[in-house]
Amino acid sequence: LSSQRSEKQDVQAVPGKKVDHKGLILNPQPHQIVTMAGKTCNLSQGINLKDKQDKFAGYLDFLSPNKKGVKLTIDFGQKVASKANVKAVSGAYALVVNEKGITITGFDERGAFYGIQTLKQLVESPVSSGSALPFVEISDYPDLPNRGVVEGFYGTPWSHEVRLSLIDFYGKFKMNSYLYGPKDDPYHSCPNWRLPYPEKEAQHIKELVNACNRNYVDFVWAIHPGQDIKWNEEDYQNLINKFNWMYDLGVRHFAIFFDDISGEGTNPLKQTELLNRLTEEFVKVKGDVSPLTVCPTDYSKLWANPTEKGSLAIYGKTLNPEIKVFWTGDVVCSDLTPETLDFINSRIKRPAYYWWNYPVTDYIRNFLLQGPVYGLDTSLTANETCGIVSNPMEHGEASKLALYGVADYTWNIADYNAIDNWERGLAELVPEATDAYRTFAIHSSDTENGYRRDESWETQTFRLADWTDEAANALEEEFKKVESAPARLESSCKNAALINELRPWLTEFGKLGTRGKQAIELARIYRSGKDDALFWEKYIQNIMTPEDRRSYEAHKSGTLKLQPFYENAMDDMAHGYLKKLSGKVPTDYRGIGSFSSAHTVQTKLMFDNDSTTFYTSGIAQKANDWIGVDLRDVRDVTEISILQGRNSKDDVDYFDHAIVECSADGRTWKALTGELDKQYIIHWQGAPEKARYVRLKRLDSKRTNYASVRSFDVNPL
Ligand code: 14T
Repeated sequence: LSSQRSEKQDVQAVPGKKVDHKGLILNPQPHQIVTMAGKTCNLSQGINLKDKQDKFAGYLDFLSPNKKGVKLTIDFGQKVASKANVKAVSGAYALVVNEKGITITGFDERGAFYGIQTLKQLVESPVSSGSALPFVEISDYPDLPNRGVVEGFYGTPWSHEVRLSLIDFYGKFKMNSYLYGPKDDPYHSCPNWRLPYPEKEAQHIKELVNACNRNYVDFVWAIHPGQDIKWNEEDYQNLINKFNWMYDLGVRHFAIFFDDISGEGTNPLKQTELLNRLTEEFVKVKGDVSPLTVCPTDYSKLWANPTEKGSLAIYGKTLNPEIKVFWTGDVVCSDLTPETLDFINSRIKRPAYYWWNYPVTDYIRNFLLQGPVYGLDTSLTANETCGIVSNPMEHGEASKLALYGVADYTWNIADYNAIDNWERGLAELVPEATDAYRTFAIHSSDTENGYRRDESWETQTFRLADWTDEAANALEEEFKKVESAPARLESSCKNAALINELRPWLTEFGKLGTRGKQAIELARIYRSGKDDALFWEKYIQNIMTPEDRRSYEAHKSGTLKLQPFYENAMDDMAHGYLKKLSGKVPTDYRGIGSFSSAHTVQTKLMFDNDSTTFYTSGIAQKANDWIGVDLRDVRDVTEISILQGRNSKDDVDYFDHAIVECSADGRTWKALTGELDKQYIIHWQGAPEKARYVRLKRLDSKRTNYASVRSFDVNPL
């Protein structure tokens, strides 16, 4: 599954760099800000509100009212907007601070609300030091009409409290769409999509609708009926009934998700027929319901039939053009590129609605994704995509960091700067302990074998053979920061709900810091070669017990650089020490290969005597890729057993055309077998070959799956 979810690419560097905002920190970044140096507007006497349409008194609790204070005029509508040069799109606004006071002009009511959000951020920005607002002219508008979140993951749906907190967050950062579709809500999906919500849940939905309305967010209620829907009149009525019940709870925006289903429900003609009929008989009849949104069964290029006969072309030809259609990209979790939008848009005949499967972790529940938001092309416009929603983690508070980025990108695409956004997001979310949160986040970004994300990009690790005091000292400092980050966060961070979500990971993170730091202290003793007894005593203390490994596995971080450093350092020291004691090269085998993942600790899974665990390339295989073993010394090789694939004999992740080779020097290779055709299990036995390296190399094949090896035995006992 993870090969379906991830891009066929390796980890790429995060784009962008930190910017000095001179105390003026706004998110999303406005399209145009003109500041007038030196001049400020003094708010200490409060504000005199001229709320022309009497809508916003309840939104100004960050200011104190006073008839003698600075005049704050708020108005909206096409007429005033065009006078103030406000762009004619929903959400656009102008905010002017000058000698006459403060003026907010929205293109629409939502635009005026956004102007207030910007004003609030301006007041709270360090540059205003509480009451001295700088004179500014801000002219701003969203690049994409739909910006937000789809609660669309598998796993525990968000709690009511977390949802309410997130809805305020969407409003604050100018996101306008919240699609409600948690896979494990039985009334959204099977088996209960036909039934009304019980009283308590119905009450909660009402409250969510109200919270969304307050924040100018469209609450889009989604139904996921595809797994058992019958294309008959009875189920059509069931759907209409459910929509009516939801309408009565206040819902005015609806979506239908046909993802991850099989059987009769997948029929694209029936799907579009249903949506078109609902548009005529429900949406138009109600009059105040907005056009529908749909997630087709073929939501990624991976399994979509690209031809004229395929489901997407059927959507393009038959689906009402007002209906928005989701797309996740080339695979399930993928980057947003102009190419993937070309592919989908030319088929569905409209700009796709991009469903970004980040920072969702339902396929890697032992990870928490705290890295920068990147992989979204910064040249896109509303002509190519009508909007983007992020599918987050079941940890709602911990997802805010990523959503802070999605809000910024979707509002102002060309100016989006991934690193800078992430730095601002860290400070926004944990102002009391930003540095500790940053340390945790920078080392908690990658997925190890899902949608790969850069991690630990400021940290240089090394193999002990390449030791320098400078590199070791720097890394030791970083491990100390890792070790102390949990306590710093626990004692300072005021967001208890966030800390509760992070806690299991923080605990493991702290332990990783300790063992990494100790590995460096140990390496100093080891390198001095002076006190073997002390070295070995400390070495034993720093080995992870099976229990340590189990708990780390359950809540991982530092998988790209920190943990691999620890593993390699410990292995290298054990190897060197045993060699010193015995005078021989110990038979601890090490995985090698052409994939970058072969340089991590993942290869150990080939030698752990456990054929249910496996090494996997993490990227697509191609000709001449290879996976092998370093025997650490030239030895007599007489027998080789390789077990490919992830779990079953029908697994797709293996080299279906391959050859076994060996080498004494790692440069010239000798073939031990002929071409092996579709062999999961490979066994070679022969006269002793003098070799240090043994490998399985891929030959010509059409296969682009990951390559996985469960065990790789050389000279088994
Ligand atoms: F609707 C879709 F766009 C979508 O992404 N559907 C699901 C989504 O609910 C889930 O959170 C996401 C990430 O795991 O992936 C989709 O679910 C999958 C994806 C697969 F590749 C379920 C099974 C798969 F094999």
